[in-house]
Amino acid sequence: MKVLVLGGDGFCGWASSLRLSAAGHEVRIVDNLSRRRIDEELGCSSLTPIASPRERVEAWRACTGRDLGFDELDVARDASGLGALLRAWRPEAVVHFAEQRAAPYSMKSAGHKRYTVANNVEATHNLLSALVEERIDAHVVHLGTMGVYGYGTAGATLPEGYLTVAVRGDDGAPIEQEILHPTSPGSIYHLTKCLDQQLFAFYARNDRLRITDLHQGIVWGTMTDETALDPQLINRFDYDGDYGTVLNRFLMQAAVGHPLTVHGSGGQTRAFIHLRDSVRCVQLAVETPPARGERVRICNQMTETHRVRDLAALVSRLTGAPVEHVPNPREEAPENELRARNDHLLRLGLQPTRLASGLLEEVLQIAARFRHRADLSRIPCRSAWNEARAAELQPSPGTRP
Ligand code: NAD
Ligand code: USQ
Repeated sequence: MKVLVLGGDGFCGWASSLRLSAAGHEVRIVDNLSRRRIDEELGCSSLTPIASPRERVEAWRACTGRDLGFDELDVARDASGLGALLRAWRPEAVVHFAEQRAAPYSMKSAGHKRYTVANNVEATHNLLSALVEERIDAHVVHLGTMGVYGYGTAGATLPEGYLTVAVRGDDGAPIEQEILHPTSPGSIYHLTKCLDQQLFAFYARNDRLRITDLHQGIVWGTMTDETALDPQLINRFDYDGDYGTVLNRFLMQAAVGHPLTVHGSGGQTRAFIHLRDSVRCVQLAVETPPARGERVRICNQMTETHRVRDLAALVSRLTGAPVEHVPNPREEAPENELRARNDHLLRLGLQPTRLASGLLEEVLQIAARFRHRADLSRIPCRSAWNEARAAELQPSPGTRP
């Protein structure tokens, strides 16, 4: 199948592109390299040394004999360039990773909020409108987030995208309906994924586009079978306070001798998936497109849920690293329960890799190997959600900074 991967230079996109190529698909990557530029803006870089796109593509060819296309293009700002590419190449599937994905980055300032909304919503809308304009019947596979639901389950397991509700008709009789699950985003970044959902629902209904929205949990790990083939194929490993995600951060912190930074009580429960399962899910979704005219297929792409303080305790037991409870820069519930269904992907053949599968050590080893590249001053999360949270981050008079 011809698969266009938007955002294929990033953490999930690179590993997924290699998986799809290894599975025999013809893969072409589109990326504007904004993530590499944001590294420069933040004065930080991936813990692992990542090769340039050209070196990556050449290394993949040398290892496997397979070609990967690469186009530097801004999907949000160059709608005509995207249209021309779609017209010329006519993909059968488009996997869409090309968004600004860090919640803390999206909350840093008004400018970061505007950039995240404009980039993410425009990227998604440019893709959908171009497919219609160019009359291309490609299956769109989008990487969304579990965060669209918010993290409170009100005692019920989260369904996959749709909720059955009963309303009273004018005659008082109950009427059952399936609606998109209400959204409750916890950051401007998460909000853009809620807006994406509305765009998908409209284009699936109005233009019969075939769309799968993968509501993904927090991805942990850094390697897949394909990225491990050659040092030039190594994947990025974010550990800084904006882009690093919680479990990879704890493992990296343990490897460099930094206390594990639990926000507040650590009672926040979140959904997780290992990168190896993430790329497998993307492949499963690409290879089983929905029919034209079907509503958006929504899959919860996660394999387990964990409380942040339990993860810290687990990493601490494994490594001896101390746990530090730091003020929470985010406006979020200090404690929540979270249970979610993931039947779609299990039915398609996903075999979940769990925390217990021994892969925590693999991440620890990678972090230890590259710890000389870490800038410890970049570890604290300094992006506060509002003024009250910012005030809590200030050291009280007389304490050491
Ligand atoms: P990433 O930042 O590493 O990768 C995103 C890639 O998209 C980058 O290479 C960036 O340069 C590119 N990009 C951004 N805007 C673009 C634009 N306008 N035009 C072209 N390219 C653009 O992020 P990631 O961790 O790989 O996440 C990929 C997707 O998966 C995101 O949409 C994210 O919301 C979703 N997701 C990620 C996680 C996670 O834990 N990493 C969890 C759930 C969902
Ligand atoms: N947290 C800590 N200590 C840290 C870092 C984070 O306690 O050092 C806490 C946060 O306060 C939060 C939780 O851990 O309660 C998760 O934070 P995170 O940064 O790991 O994840 P999040 O901001 O939710 O975003 C990540 C990805 C995003 C994706 C989302 C999936 O960056 O792209 O959409 O996970 S989900 O969480 O299911 O919404």
